[in-house]
Amino acid sequence: MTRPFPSSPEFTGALYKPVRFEGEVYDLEIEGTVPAEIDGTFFQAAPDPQYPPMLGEDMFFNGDGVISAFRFKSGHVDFKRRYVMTERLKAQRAARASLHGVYRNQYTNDPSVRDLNNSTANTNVILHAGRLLALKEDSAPYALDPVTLETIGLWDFDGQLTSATFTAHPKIDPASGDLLCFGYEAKGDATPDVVYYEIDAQGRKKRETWIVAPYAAMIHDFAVTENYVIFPLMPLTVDAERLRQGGKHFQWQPGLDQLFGVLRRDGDGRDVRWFKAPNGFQGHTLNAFDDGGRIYIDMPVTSGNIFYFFPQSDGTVPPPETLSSNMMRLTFDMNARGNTLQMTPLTQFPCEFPRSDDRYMGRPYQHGFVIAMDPTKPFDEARVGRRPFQFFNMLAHINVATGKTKTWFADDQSCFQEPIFVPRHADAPEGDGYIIGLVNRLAERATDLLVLDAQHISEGPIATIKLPMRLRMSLHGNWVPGSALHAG
Ligand code: V55
Ligand code: FE
Repeated sequence: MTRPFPSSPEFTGALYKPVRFEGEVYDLEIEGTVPAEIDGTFFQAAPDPQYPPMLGEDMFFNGDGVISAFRFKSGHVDFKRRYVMTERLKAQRAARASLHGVYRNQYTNDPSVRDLNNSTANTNVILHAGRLLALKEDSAPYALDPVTLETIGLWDFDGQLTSATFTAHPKIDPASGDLLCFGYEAKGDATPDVVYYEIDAQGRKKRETWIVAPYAAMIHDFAVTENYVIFPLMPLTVDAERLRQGGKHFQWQPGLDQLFGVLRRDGDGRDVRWFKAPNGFQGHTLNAFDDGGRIYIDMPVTSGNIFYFFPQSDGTVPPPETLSSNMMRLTFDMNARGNTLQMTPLTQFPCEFPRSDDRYMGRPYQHGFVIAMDPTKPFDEARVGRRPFQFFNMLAHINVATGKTKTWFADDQSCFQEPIFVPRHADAPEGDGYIIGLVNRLAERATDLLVLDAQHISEGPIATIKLPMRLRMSLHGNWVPGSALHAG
């Protein structure tokens, strides 16, 4: 590589400087004790750009996807990390240069890659029907071998995928094992079409429902309950003409409401109702459930645009200190007429990357886990420099039934990445188990994997698993029990 990465915040510092490492470390160094009952693999996805951006600058979301696997067995942890060999990464490696322009704008790509799939496969990774799926919401998934992490290729579910896109936030129905998933811009860039699928644990499509949203806009995460599917349509719109002119894929619209498309899972989509709330930024789903007549969704909501890289039409974004953000409970009364919903704060601090006990996905539940930023806690600016974008110095356990919250602050240099919840064993009570997540030590430029007792996070980690290198800030991942893996 004969050109350095840019010196902008997106490519520098202990969270964002690209690492580009692939390889394996057998039997990582552990401080404390990893309980022997933890048996399975934590798979995790991150953007980590292979080459400096063709246009000189780029956003975090456009980096090439790399998958980490942390295999827990008998109190030991083995580590493996491999890039997803996407069409775009293969082309870059052949050219030894980035060939891709603006995020999700094919018109700005080098002509040599314009007909290739544009996915970076960098957002999430999930096991389904024996395949590890590396996900980016602008494309079909890439299938990987779950043991070797070798890329098999683009996966259209054996021809069953009828949409151009597939979400990075599918869910698994805890009762059936079905994959509950969707695509937006599902007929191609800037189309308002949305499709919902249910694909069974063996890989057979059982349900396919198409709806048309009021306009084309981002639907990043969604919610599924026993009876309903809910699509949060964010005020981040897409415009075909702007794409043709080389512009950004998304533009924030301060004049638009938050919309929520609600449809029955067993309907044909014609019953979709669009509920609305005042302009704001819908974050990731913690969990959701219904009691027949009412739907409850818990998610962080922010009062304005937090994606500084997708400004409004005048090029501006609100100063972050003017925004307020909370974990909210959204209530939709399906027996009432009208299209409004209730939004009530569950906590009084901003948080993101929410996770729950996946065995209760779509069902009444209590335990939520998030990472958060507490500005009153010390920060070692002398050693670290300024706080980077998406800095999370706190882990929190929210009981959504009681409102009680437990927290753990690591120290004045540490930034959490999204953790996962791992049950103590298959039939442990809800929330009884472990929180496992990466933490970046910004001053030391190191990364550790932490294990905490989920019911006692305030006591800090029971095990700190030391990586011999720093990892870049990541996005989402999932736990796969050892019994669900073919080998190893
Ligand atoms: C998000 C992340 C993405 C993306 C679109 O967090 C939305 C939201 C990592 O890529 O492409
Ligand atoms: Fe996400």
